[in-house]
Amino acid sequence: MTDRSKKIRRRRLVALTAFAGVVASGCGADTQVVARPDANGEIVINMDEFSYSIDLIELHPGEEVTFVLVNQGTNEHEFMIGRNLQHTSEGYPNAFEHDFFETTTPMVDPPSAGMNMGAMDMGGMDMGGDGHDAGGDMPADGSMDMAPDGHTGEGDGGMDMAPDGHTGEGDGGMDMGGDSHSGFMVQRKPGEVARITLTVPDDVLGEWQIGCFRGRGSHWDAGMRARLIVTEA
Ligand SMILES: [Cu+2]
Repeated sequence: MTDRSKKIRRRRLVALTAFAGVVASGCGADTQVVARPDANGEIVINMDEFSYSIDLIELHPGEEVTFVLVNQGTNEHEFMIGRNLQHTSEGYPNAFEHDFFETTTPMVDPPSAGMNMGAMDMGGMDMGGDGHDAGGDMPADGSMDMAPDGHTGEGDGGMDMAPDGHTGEGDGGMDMGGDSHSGFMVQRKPGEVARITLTVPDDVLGEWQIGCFRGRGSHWDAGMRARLIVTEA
């Protein structure tokens, strides 16, 4: 390929992704910046109430990237990537049908920030619809001090379930059965930082959504979401 055609190809790609960004924003006035890994392979994503500091990320298969998540807000926030938004029976968004991390295992620093709940059958176990139980810190006897409102007891030595979980505050009727809040998620309390490092797999081409489903999906609804597009380099 000549330099000239390379240049044209690149220009076309930029135009394409910019177009995607405008569509995503739903308002054509502002131009979205396409975030790419920096010289260290890092993309810094600040989280607050209720947004991510990036709107659109572009990655290529085979490249190694580190998402540096910084919670600059006052609430606990999370980071998930997937496709096909799912809602609970109560109608609030709580998960993606397809997890971006299905075919790759990211390295998370600190490891405790990351949780991966596969599409396991929760049976009658009532996790409050978010299933943040796969972090490896569940008590050996499986006991969970679950308060009626779906919060786990703090300081019970058991799992550190996010204080608001994804359960409704006081809904009591957590319906995990058939609910599919599965997938990989990273959660950070205010002031905390986490690094997620992965090599972009070959089978994730296309568009993905990034989101936080805290507060019964209210974070998502308030705009705590972004987009990821994986294109051939
Ligand atoms: Cu959030």
